[in-house]
Amino acid sequence: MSKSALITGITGQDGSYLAEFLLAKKYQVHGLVRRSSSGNTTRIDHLCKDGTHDGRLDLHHGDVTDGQALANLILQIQPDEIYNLAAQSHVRVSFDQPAYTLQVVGAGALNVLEAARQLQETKPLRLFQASSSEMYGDVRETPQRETTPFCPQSPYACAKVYAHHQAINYRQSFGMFVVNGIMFNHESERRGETFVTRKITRAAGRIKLGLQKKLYLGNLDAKRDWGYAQDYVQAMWLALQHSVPDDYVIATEKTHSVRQFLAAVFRRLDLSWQDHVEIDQRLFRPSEVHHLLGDSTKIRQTLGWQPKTNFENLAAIMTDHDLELAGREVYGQRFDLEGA
Ligand code: NAP
Ligand code: G4F
Repeated sequence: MSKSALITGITGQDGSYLAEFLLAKKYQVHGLVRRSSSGNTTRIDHLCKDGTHDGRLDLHHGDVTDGQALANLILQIQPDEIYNLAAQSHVRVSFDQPAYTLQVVGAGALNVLEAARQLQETKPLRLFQASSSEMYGDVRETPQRETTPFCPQSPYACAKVYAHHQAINYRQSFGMFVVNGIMFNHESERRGETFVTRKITRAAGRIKLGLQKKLYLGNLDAKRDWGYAQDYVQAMWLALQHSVPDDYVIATEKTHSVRQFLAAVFRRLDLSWQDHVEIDQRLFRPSEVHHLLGDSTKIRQTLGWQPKTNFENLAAIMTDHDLELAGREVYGQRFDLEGA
């Protein structure tokens, strides 16, 4: 019989790719969707069309901060696997909304764990918790691995540390199959437009076509270990298929600065970024994470995972996608790089 999975955060970047991945593996996929007065399902609308996937995608209204309703849902659908991807995932925003971020990222994760614990009394299940490289913060060693101490530098990172430790606590206390995937930054053409990579590729495409002149950015010196989101959802799934639950760093093992990403994108469009980028002090953070670089030896050796998309290809995929998007603004139709 085919497996079933619940994805919280299915409308987000990772949730949408994970839904596609699991549907292709013939899972019954359930997704938790927040009620919105305007559309928040654009990343998964293509999966919801009549006749696609033999009715194997079910969406349920809900919110990870509503623990009782979440427990009711989980007891009702009895998933074999849960992927907790729901989050207020923007680090800068977490400084403006620290309590809200804690509710969603910290208490929300606890609600998922607690609901899973109740289901486990009658049925075994496996749970993936989306942990973050932001937890390393003011890094204590480089590269960062599973044993590197955490030193969070934002309300978001503090909340993720809480969720991470609760996941381990539930694994140890109740014998649950809970995995923390400590994911380093991963991006795609579905990345939210206020994260730096997508902000750059969206602006570069529009600048190329004369729709925009300037791009305002903050700290260009920050370095991130940037991968491609599709590679990371495969890692999430692999981590739940192993015989024992564990924690894994998921990373490319290469680091680049924001400036290098900027240069790669503008170079691809035959533009000079220096002509268009201005530094806006308001985009600097109260506390910055300067340098992230992951050591993913454990997941590579234990689960055989490895990323397929490198930094240059990632920048190219996102740039080409967003040039086409800008082209639609101008021409209302497809627009190819060759035509630019
Ligand atoms: P994302 O695009 O921001 O998606 C977040 C998802 O969570 C969206 O579906 C959002 O719904 C949903 N959500 C927010 N608050 C919720 C709530 N209270 N109840 C239910 N759902 C809620 O994030 P992502 O990049 O896909 O990341 C997925 C997960 O991995 C997150 O937990 C993130 O913190 C973590 N992570 C991401 C990265 C990365 O580089 N992408 C790295 C490390 C860890 P709406 O669509 O309605 O807003
Ligand atoms: O793209 P960012 O906003 O991502 P950040 O803060 O690294 O967080 C992302 O990755 C984490 C994993 O490490 C996730 F847990 C988290 O949920 C999220 O997905 O910023 C990257 C860097 C920062 O150093 C920031 O200061 O880019 C710098 N930056 C410079 N100018 C900017 C900007 N970031 C944003 N968002 N906007 C700017 O204008």
